[in-house]
Amino acid sequence: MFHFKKLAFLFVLASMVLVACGGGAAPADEPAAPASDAPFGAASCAPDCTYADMVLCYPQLGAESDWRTANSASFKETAETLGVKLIFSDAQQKQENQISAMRSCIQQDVDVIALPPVVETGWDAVLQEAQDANIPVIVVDRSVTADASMYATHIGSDMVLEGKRAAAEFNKLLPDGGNVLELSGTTGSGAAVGRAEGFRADLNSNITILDSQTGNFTRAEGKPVMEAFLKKYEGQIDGVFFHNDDMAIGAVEAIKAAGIQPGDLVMISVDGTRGGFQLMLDGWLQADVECNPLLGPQVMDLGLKLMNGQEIPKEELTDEQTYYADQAEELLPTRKY
Ligand code: GYE
Repeated sequence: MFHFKKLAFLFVLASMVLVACGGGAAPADEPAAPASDAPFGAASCAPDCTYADMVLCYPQLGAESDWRTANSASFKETAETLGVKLIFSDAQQKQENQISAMRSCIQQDVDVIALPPVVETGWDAVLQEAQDANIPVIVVDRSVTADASMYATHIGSDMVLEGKRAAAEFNKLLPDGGNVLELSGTTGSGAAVGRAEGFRADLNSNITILDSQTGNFTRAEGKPVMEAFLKKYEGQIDGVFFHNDDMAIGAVEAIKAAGIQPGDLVMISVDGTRGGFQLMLDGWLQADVECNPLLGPQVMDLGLKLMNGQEIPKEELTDEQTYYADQAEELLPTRKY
């Protein structure tokens, strides 16, 4: 597939060679390259590009949770079904790995990059590089702090709203107040920052957050953080807010080992994975705030629109809800992740 950005790149290259050879340099008042009126990111197949034309880069941030596994599967399965060529990598929760994966995709001149950023900050340079190469970036799932002009669109969940939804459950279940702990997600990630913010914004003032520690969104790290909490705050804990189901699953092992019974603590989590539904069924979680990982179809639809030079909204937030323990038995068999 021969695209505009390749043409433009070759033109610039050719003029550089000409300049270097001392011949044909354009007078200073003439533009160096013909001004193209093609919209940013449009491919040479526009306006008739199909999924078969698309090379999509997805530098996945890691494999830390069931949510992430479902998200990766959604991209792989959707690409397969639609005939999109997917360049997939796993950054193992390291931003530098995501950045080098993006740079490699830019070098391969992909049509679209979909970026699920592990943390919010530090993306400006590589976003600029993508923009310079006329490759649109769709920010997926977590947000970035970079200016919105640096990327084409953001699609994902409203993390602040998720935190608010969790707070509403604590307010309901602890009407006389109490002490809660927070097992937070990856430090500096849009998901952890947003959930913490929404939680604090809506939590009743008679509920105190005793402590907040990160479990990095994993089962393996959730368990020792909970063990330390149980030791340090023995006898003082009324509830725990988990930023995701995997940390809740890890923590429940520690909670069981401490002799605490289902229902003794108010426990609310986020994601709505099968594992989270199982915790509700077993009586550990009273509610699970949904966060939908199945973003592949929407991202590829937006990517195709960008390739075809169509306008797309700057942000698309996923429609979500809160699930309750009394729905778990009926809904668990229907859960897709
Ligand atoms: O909640 C968590 C995952 O960014 C929304 O990342 C995502 C979060 C999700 O590890 O389970």
